[in-house]
Amino acid sequence: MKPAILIARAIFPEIIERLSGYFDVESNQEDIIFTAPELLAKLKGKQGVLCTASARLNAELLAQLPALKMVANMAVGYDNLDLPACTARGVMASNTPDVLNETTADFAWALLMATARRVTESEHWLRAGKWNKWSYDAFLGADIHGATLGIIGMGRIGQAVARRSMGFDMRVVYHNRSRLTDQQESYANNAVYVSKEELLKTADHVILVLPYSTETHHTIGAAELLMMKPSATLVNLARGGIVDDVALIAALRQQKIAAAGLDVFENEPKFHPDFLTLKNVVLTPHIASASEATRRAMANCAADNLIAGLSHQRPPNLLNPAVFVN
Ligand code: 8YV
Repeated sequence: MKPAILIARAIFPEIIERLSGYFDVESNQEDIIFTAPELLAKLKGKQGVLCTASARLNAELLAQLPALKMVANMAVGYDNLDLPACTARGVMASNTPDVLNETTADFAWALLMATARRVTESEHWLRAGKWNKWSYDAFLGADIHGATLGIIGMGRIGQAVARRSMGFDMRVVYHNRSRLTDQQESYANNAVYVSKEELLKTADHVILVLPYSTETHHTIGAAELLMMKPSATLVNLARGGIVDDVALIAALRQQKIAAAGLDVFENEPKFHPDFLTLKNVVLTPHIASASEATRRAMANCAADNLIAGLSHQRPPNLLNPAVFVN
């Protein structure tokens, strides 16, 4: 008998087909967002699950799923999983690192440039039929070239963002849990390691690419926003909760910073409605990894992990190796 798995969200049909070769698959192509009791009911008796960041697999849920052996998260971030609880229950967990680095770094630049150069704000104005003459001071923004780029979270994606700054002749400063090697720093456009405070005070553009955890909750709050230059832009493509959205809304409204580009929000998709009242913010619906090729690669990566884990092989992206028994 094939092991039973749940694919918790809609996915490329070829992934369902691929996994059906190995497993008895229950899918969710209607893309219903399960409540916690619904998810529990769907997962009862399943040995594996392929899920996304919208599924919360916490200790309470895991305690009721003795058959579950493997959780394959289709995301590099895994703050939706209680990893210690997975480990305590002998449940393997995996994520999808690397396959999305370059696409996500591309998007960081799309968001930064749209924000600093007021792309969406001016487009909305044009679409509203307000463009009747050119003016010397219409939609003046901040330069990207020659500016100082501050990156908080200098993992694989942060380094890919930094590499792209070479073409804009930028100076890069970064802050991270640990300092990179000299070689990594030179490859990342000679990025200079600084404290969070120095980064916030000196950067013209700040990009957040750090993982979410209780330690990184509200890394950017009212105090940090006050440290930033009034001309600065802030880009968050990491996770909602890294920025205190209420504090950011106040800072944007009072022009304590110039603008923000946000791909992630606290309580997304129900983000704070006041963002919609602000002109100096660019809002996107958590799409940093959303290129056709990368989303397919992420789905296949999650499938690879699930297939390996439920076939007594070590999943390539196992997050809790202590659990693996051959
Ligand atoms: C995912 C992401 O698409 O990988 C991550 O951590 O934030 C995105 O690339 C999203 O989380 C869906 O799981």
